[in-house]
Amino acid sequence: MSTRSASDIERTLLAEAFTPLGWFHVNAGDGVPNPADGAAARTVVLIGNAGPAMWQRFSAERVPATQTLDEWSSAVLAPLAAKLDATAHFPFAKPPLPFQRWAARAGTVHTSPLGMSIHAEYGLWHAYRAAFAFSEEIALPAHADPEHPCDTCADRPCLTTCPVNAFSGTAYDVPACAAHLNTPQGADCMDLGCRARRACPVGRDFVYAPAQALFHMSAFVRARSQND
Ligand code: B12
Ligand code: SF4
Ligand code: SF4
Repeated sequence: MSTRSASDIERTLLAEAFTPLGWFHVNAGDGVPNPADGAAARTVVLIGNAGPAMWQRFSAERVPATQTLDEWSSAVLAPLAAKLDATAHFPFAKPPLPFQRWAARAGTVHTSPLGMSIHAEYGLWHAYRAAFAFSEEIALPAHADPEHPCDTCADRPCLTTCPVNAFSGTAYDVPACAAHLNTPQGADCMDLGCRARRACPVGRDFVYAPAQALFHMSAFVRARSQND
């Protein structure tokens, strides 16, 4: 049984270069998997990256150089969860686990017109690497319940900067985006990250550095070409 406190969990995650991105007590409809053995999940903490720490650790530790971020995340985060007496669930599980719904449940983010979650501090520049499920109801600090940043964004530049208008505000045209990325004109998005995402004024200090942006965009293009 876990005897961890919320601050203990937060300290451990930060020391390992991960960012706690939200937490909630589990309700029946949350779709948090029950462990094969042991008690059902009662507390979930969302683990991710925001800022350069995780990328720097991944770049230094990645062995061999072909190890994917998902493979490295499993290798690092499954034992870390066990150390905290939790079970790790991953965003790349198939079929997908509802990470964005969990993020909304946690009350730390809102859904942007791009479909990605937007955080008041990190903007669109954060992603989930795992959800740690605890069988105990851990006393968690309340969230600040931030206002939706998009509500006061009059110009909505994220919806007008994509060269192929892939974002309508309610849908994302994945084939149009992927086709553009495979052309010479797509180099800007490939090298620096999605132009629509970069147009957002929120969380500017957390924009991925070019090496990380290229890594994620290349992974996206590779995944698409395997599905076509
Ligand atoms: C499938 C998938 C994709 C697919 C298809 C996406 C699509 N058709 O929209 C592809 C491969 C194209 C993709 C691409 C990317 N993805 Co993706 N993807 C996923 C994945 C694995 C499942 C999403 C899903 O099917 N959810 C449906 C159910 C299971 O989730 P749900 O929480 O119940 O439902 C939520 C969504 O429907 C969402 N939603 C609500 N309104 C809207 C509106 C729109 C327009 C969209 C698209 C979604 C959306 O909110 C719901 C909850 O409130 C998630 C990880 C995960 N497990 O959630 C990442 C995830 C959504 N992706 C993510 C990211 C970052 C990207 C990329 C930006 C990666 C990159 N290149 O850096 C790209 C976007 C391309 C670009 N232009 O840069 C992040 C988003 C982080 C965030 N801040 O929210 C996630 C959460 C993964 C992670 N590790 O954090 N992705
Ligand atoms: S550009 Fe404006 S509307 Fe678009 S995600 Fe950023 S804050 Fe929201
Ligand atoms: S990566 Fe480029 S082409 Fe794809 S959605 Fe973003 S801005 Fe549009």
